[in-house]
Amino acid sequence: MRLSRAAAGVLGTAAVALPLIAAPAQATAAPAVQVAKVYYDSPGVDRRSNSSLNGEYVVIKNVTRTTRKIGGWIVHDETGYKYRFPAGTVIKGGESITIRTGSGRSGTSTHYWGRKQYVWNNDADTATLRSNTGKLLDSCSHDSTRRDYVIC
Ligand SMILES: [Ca+2]
Ligand SMILES: [Ca+2]
Repeated sequence: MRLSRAAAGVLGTAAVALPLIAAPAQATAAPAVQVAKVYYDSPGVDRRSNSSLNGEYVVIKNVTRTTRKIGGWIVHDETGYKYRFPAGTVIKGGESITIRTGSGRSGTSTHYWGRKQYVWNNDADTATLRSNTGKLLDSCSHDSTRRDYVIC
């Protein structure tokens, strides 16, 4: 009788201790707007023609179901070359904007950086997305010449 009481006491202590176990760390929410793809090695020989420059691009995707305002947001490479989304730019839920490196007429789903040089290094680079206040939202790196693009 005395032994079983002692055992019950031990079990009771253990039972009380259980809720004190730390809860698992909260999972970090996926960014609402993400770097979805970087096509860093444009098709064919890189001759720096405008069509070749435009064969190089980065895709920014809104993975939520609601429209996001991204005016003033920035995409940049490791060197620090920046593309800034014009004021008033929005991405509807589930949709994306492709930013092509060369020149062209920007529309709802395609923007043009307007560069005369490539921006995404073929060997290794990182595409980083920041808000209009400079807050880091997402990034995507590649370090291989075995493929021409990376799906983030
Ligand atoms: Ca490139
Ligand atoms: Ca190429």
